Amino acid sequence: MSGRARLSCIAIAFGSSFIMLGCRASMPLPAHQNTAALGASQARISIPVEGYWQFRRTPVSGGQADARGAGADAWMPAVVPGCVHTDLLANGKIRDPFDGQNEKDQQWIDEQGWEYRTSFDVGPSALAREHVDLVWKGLDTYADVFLNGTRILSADNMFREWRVDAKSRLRQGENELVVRFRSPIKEVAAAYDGLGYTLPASNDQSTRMVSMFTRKAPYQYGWDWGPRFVTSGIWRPVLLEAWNDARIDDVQIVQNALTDERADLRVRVAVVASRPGRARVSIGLAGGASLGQVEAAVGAGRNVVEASVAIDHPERWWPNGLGKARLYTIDAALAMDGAAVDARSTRIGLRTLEVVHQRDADGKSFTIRVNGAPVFMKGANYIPSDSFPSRVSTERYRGLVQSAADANMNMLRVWGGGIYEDDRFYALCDELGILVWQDFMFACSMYPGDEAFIANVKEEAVENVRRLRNHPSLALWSGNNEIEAAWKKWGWQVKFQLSDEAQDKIWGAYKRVFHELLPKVVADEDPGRFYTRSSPSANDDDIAPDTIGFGDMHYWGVWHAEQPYSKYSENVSRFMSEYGFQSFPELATVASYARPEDWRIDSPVMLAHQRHPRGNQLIRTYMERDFRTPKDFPSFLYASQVLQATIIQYAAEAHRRRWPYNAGSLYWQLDDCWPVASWSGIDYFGRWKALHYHAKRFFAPTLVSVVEEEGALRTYVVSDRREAAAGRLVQRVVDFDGRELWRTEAEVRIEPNTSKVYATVAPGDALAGGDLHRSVFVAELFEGARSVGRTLHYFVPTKDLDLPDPEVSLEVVERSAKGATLRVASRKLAREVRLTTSSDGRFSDDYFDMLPGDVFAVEWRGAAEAHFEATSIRDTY
Ligand code: BMA
Repeated sequence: MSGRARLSCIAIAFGSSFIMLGCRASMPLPAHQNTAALGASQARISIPVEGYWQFRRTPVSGGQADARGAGADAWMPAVVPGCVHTDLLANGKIRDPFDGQNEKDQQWIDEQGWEYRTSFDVGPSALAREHVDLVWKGLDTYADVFLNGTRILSADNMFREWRVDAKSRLRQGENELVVRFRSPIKEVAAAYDGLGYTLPASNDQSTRMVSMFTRKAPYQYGWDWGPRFVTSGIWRPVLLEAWNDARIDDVQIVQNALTDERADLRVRVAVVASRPGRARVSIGLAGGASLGQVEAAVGAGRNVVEASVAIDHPERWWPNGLGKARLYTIDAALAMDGAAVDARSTRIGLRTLEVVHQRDADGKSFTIRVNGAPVFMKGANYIPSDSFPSRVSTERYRGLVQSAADANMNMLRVWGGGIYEDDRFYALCDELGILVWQDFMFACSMYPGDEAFIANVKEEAVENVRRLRNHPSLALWSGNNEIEAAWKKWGWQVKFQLSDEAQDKIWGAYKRVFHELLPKVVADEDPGRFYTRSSPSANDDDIAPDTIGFGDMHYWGVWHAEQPYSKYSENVSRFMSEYGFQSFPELATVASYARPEDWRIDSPVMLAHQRHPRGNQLIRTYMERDFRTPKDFPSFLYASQVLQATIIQYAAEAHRRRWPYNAGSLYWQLDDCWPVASWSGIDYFGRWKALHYHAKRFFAPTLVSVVEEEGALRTYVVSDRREAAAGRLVQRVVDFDGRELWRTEAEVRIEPNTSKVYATVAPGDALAGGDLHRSVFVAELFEGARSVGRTLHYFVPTKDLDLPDPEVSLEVVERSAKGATLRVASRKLAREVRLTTSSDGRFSDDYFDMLPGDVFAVEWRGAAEAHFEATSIRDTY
């Protein structure tokens, strides 16, 4: 290899000391993994191959690249794990893909071939091991891997892992590793051209829709909230693993029985052995007692060694809001013929979970029971939080999952158009009590059904099910996003002029994957975990998806069909797995991609960051129904967020009121993969929009919800709590200057885990002759002196309210290293008070209404010296 800037080096840990294996340049040691605790010379060694990579564009993009690289570009430094786009950006070869309209100029990248290389030194003691494997946690996507000039791997699926025994190709001293990526677009051109019919893909933003031919994150081909960056790269870690005799390939922990006295677990350890021998597997609780040991004769190859163990007086894992998400770490250590060779730690949670999906008087239920009790699922749909998933840091994962927990969510749906998420994501969900609805990665497209494709999908499914099945957060598997609905209801057969024969083939391929292959993989690899064919689906050939009463539902009549948002209360099924409404991000986020001269929602730059063809028009249409036209661009951004929050709050409350008939409410969508106008409640930079602050309130354990039904104002209290509570329900009508026009109080007993009407009044009676435009109905529940829920109900849309100047005052009571405590007071009624600051951070509450005389204490977490301001809807006039 010529022109190499630096060498990488490898160090191997033996016990507590590192032994350098022929490292030729002075550079920091790579971190060692997993092995230090073993302290034995037979132990498996695992080292990331991360430093000192280079990359370049190759002259041949489809088929085999020229091995000598004739005509290729110069080598440039690269980051692994990473991808071509972020490497080109870091080398100054492209401008920020997310800025302005840069995306348009970067579409050439997906038609190229790309080559990555590194070199590393291997010393004699590593080579003395029986096996030296190269393990690829993720290659995106069509990649040939060459070690010292010989091809050792051809990869064709972004979602799979690859392990190659490289020992016979490794040499003492310097070794060269080259990975050649072929264009994911050109690679499948022949398959596309040769198929004879078009496979639909509703979000692929190319005129030639080829995304479905490749097992690669669908959203990278463009979506109605996402740009098109069909990247390539070594997107997950690469490891060199040296081992003798045997290694642990996998640990599966099956919970056979769980009572308050005992958890009975079956620990299934997959042992890959070089040759027949005696394996001893020791199981223990991390930092605690040994749980048992088992010995077994193993043959060469993959074996499963099983041990039954028990944990006495187990503490349960509970979803967020119901208790602690207690985790246990189970250590498994493997010895072969007396020598310790490998060990693995697995974190689990002890809980039962069933999805009750059964025929009943209303249709077919979709209720999740945790630890024996039905639990209402509150949450959102999760999309990859970056167009380039390799650059999502642990901190960003933490920020998002913590935000979900902070907003009282207990479930996220990992949506099928993205990626099987990173291990760190699920670990955070385990820790924070967030259940995961896990789609397999298929969305809004029909897929080929040839043998090679099916075999590839099978491997992908087995690997990902094995990778994720021990997570207590994992609630269920779902075959895909909306494909059943699309095929049955979206008119694709006509739109794509599909012959009967083509339709038979397409639907045949669908059934093979989603009705046969995937449920079988789940049954074999993760028995007991629920599988649904699609989201939405009734899992019944005779009942169309989204039929009210039958299973889960994606309700998009509000937004796509422009229905009034009051329709949310009519369109409630057994689990609302999607519904949504767009908004714009805040000005600081817009400013990251648009200069002030572009600050009009229909400027070309703003339109490049609005991917729904009718998005702006729909936002305007709904805004006109409820709000006055905002006076300027920043006011419009803010009003769009208030509009979104109002609409989604209305929906979520409608869903919660229908508990237990309806058992879940997951709005579309939690987050963004770039800065954009979208359905998200948290923007690309992690900034909470109005929606996320509202979600914290509308998903609170106790919800007071007022709705006009059959001519009456009904006050519901929805309680997710496990205990009954005694409270006082206070209902009032006050005018915008603070005069009380009407009031009732009642002692109430709030039943646990229920939704119930606790009071009813005719609106005219409550208004008591007051002015509709200057009065508000307030329902508030107190436990003792503490307010546990308050809701405001207006008699007319916001645009018709006669809003006074609210005279909101804001005072910093205290500043500390963590942030500040604010005192916010309002003399008159204020709609959607928004606190803003000069720096990034988070408020304990924001975007709230204030009654005349309200005084709120708000915590600010962020820069202590921040400067604060408060505005409200009236400031947009
Ligand atoms: C749902 C999702 C996505 C899409 C969203 C908004 O159908 O599954 O495909 O982004 O609607 O249109």
